[in-house]
Amino acid sequence: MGIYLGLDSSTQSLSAAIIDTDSSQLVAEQAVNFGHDLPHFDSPSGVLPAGDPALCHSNPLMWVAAVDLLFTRLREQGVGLDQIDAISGAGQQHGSVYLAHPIGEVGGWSADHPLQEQVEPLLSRPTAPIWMDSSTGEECREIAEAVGGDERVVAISGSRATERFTGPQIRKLFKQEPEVYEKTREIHLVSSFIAALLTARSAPIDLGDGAGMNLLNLAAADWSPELLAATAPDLAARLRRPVPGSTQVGEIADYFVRRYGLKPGTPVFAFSGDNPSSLVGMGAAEPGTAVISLGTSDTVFAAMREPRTDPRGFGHVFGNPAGGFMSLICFANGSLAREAIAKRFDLDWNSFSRAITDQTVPGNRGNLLLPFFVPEITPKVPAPSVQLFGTPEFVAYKDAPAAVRAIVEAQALSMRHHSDWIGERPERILVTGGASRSRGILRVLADVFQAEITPLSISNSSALGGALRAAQASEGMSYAELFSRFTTPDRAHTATPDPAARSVYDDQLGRFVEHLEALVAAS
Ligand code: XUL
Repeated sequence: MGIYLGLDSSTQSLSAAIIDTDSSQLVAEQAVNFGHDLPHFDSPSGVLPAGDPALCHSNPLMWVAAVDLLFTRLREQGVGLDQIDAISGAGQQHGSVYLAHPIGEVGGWSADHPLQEQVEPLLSRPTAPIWMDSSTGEECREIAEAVGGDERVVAISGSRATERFTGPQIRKLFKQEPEVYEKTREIHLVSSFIAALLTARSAPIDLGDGAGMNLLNLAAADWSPELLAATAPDLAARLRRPVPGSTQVGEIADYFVRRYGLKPGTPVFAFSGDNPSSLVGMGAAEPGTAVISLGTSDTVFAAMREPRTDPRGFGHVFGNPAGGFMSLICFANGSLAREAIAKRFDLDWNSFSRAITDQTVPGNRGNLLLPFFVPEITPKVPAPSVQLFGTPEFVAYKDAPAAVRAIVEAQALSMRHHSDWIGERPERILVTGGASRSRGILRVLADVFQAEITPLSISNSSALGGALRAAQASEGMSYAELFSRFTTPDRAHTATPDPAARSVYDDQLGRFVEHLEALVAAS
């Protein structure tokens, strides 16, 4: 029995969840918001400003500074950091960090200087492309062509060559800045980078997150020589062999022992992608339950009985940290799109929710919008495009409650449409992420999916997933046991579907898809 820390380095924040397997309690939570708490990195939503909406990079030093600030806050909060028995965690998927000097060769961090100062000279590239970047269309085509077509990339890696995935991003660097690629000796995902900071070692990438790179052979659980060669020369030398998620990748670095009082020797287990980690944190690592995660990106995912691929080419197969595989579909217009509507009408989240529950009806009296405030991944919409259809007042953007319902209905309809390839329509859907606290959003999801929508009592399932994975790897306690103790569904807030809404949304889905296909055809 013990105390376990899970971290999640996501697009907009770094958060922590600490669990105690003795008392079966979540004992502490903490977070650092990049925009709010580290404003000098000039990234209000965690992303560096760029003139081109297809270019999305972050400053990796912001993630490093957040690690120091998070531990400082945990200590100030009175958390007994010396009680922690093991650590694991997660990072936003696909983002990559480029180092001229492998962390493992540095010989540890000095406790006298902040981590940021020590990491800065190691970087070969000052910025990290992240999952919102959609600038690698050409590289995706080249990779697919080199291995014999998209079907081949899907057969090996579980996904088509995908713009935000790490392989195409590495290829772009190799082509556009060959001298930077040349001096890069170690490439990390955000997940392995955070684990490397914690251990002062070159922590390897885990198979769950590694599957989001277009470089992994899923069946062989190793890098694919074919995809590596199609991406950039000598790439294998810049990546460590991928490892299963339960692998111990090191012990906590002396830096954290001295500065924050962690126990010497605390094991650190492989970090994974935020979505694979969330699958565990939701208690959904067995097939049968789907998860909707409402974050900067909205994602729909589920553990898979057998790997199955999306005929439309948008879905992915990643590794399930509890073993086997998971499906995932990602929508870039998640919370940023909801925030854009809330901001436009100056609504707080309570009024946003009430606009749905009290002021509008399912189907929104025919008012409908296409919600692409940023370039979309699913389906591919390369430039922002927000289109409104319906009453003159709605189309003139003057009907606030209808605009709120329209954004949430559009997101839910798109999720339903683009997740149909996964097969069985789930009867139970769990929901996580900040917006899973909104009654209005849960209501729309329940009616559109005609399924029970249940939030968990913790909204950061990805950090919780990290803590559970650390507990499972150290104690050997079964996931079933851990799920029954820590992933408690918040039944009081379950939204049950209104059967009368079924036909409304069956019709509206048809109209939504027609508008969507017209936009995609014109893009
Ligand atoms: C998944 C994806 C996003 C990121 C950010 O493929 O791109 O969900 O993991 O959270």
